Amino acid sequence: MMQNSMFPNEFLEKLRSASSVAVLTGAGISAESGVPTFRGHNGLWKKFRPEELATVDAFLRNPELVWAWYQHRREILSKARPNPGHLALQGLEKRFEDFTLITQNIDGLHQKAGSRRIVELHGNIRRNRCLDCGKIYETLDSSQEATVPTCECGGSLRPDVVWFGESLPAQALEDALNAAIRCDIFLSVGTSAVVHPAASLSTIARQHGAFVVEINLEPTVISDQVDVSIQGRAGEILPRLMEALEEER
Ligand code: BV8
Ligand code: ZN
Repeated sequence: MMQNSMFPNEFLEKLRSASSVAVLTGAGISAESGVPTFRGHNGLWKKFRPEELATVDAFLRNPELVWAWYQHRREILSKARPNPGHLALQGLEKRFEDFTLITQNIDGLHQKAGSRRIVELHGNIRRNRCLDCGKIYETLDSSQEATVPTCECGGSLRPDVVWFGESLPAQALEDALNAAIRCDIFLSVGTSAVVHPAASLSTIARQHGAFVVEINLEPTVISDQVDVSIQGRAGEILPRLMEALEEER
């Protein structure tokens, strides 16, 4: 059998014998599905930085611009399918009793890939929420809306995502922290690890004794703090990790 030298034996052994696994994903895992990342070269929205558009102020100041940005992203997403990276994580989940997939992504591609134990830290672009009464709408109801739709109660809708300066959903954050604390293996996949508090999860996992592995196209601010940093495309590396796990010891 071809030995997968890409993965240190220590990592494979620990993963094979792990009883609790946590994975954090970022925009990088959806890049191969054609979904632009935030900070990469093909920046989402050329003129603006996400930090300038994904905020409450931007929405209150110019709701139509921010709404159009989300509709543009929904348009891109309507054509996006899970890639081999998403599918590999769906397979990995099946191998462990205690497995948590923590995602910063709002694209819903992990759900489409069949993953089940998902923690959405930053919400989901496929849902809208009423600013006044909090009622949730699936985007199917508004995907064609060119302008900001209104709720039955008369309030304006907004994408059900976490904007910069907003707190993360309390339950999601609690679930993510608990997973990072109890896991034996923590994988950080396709994230630049600059957005907090998600970016602190790998440090918390390490502090609680987890073996931390990064899989990312380029080095990040945590690359020299993890146990193993593997550079490359998630859509290629994760399926090979699944193969390596199947290989005899
Ligand atoms: C909060 C939803 C408490 C919306 C998003 C100064 C220091 C520290 C923190 C802060 C600070 N100033 C402000 C803050 C707080 C701020 C923050 O962290 N800012 C950063 C920019 C410094 N955080 C917040 O505001 C959070 N809330 O702190 O609440 C609070 C409450 C009240 C008052 C004050 C504080 C809320 C953060 C959530 C923001 N919402 N998304 C939307 O999407 O429209 S964040 C957004 O960035 C996405 O969710 C995205 O996932 C996330 C992180 O980006 P990444 O996923 O890492 O994507 P990125 O493009 O950066 O990187 C992709 C990586 O993949 C790259 O490294 C690339 O090399 C790699 N890659 C590319 N292709 C591939 C690949 N890897 C593998 N395979 C490939 N094929
Ligand atoms: Zn309402």
